Amino acid sequence: MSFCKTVGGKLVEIDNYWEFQVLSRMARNRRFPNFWIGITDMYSEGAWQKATTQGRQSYFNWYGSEPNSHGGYENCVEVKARRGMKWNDRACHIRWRFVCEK
Ligand SMILES: [Ca+2]
Ligand SMILES: [Ca+2]
Repeated sequence: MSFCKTVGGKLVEIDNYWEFQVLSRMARNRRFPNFWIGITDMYSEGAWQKATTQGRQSYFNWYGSEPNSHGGYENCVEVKARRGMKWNDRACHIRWRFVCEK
């Protein structure tokens, strides 16, 4: 998140299905195996919000039984290419690629 601020943007936020299709296509083209998107429940467990604006998140694309809050500290969202771009909640400190937007 702080890197995105440095370059004058923010971690990409997904408002709807179509925005996510555009992002997925870009990630596939660049062969990203995993990447972060700007959604978090770090403020209130289970209440997913946009990381930058803290607006309520209404579109989701979770994989299977996710979000499962594995270990009780998964507060960020990764997109996994090999799970068909489905989402997983994951501990925030892992260094995947991320996508910034302006
Ligand atoms: Ca969580
Ligand atoms: Ca998870």
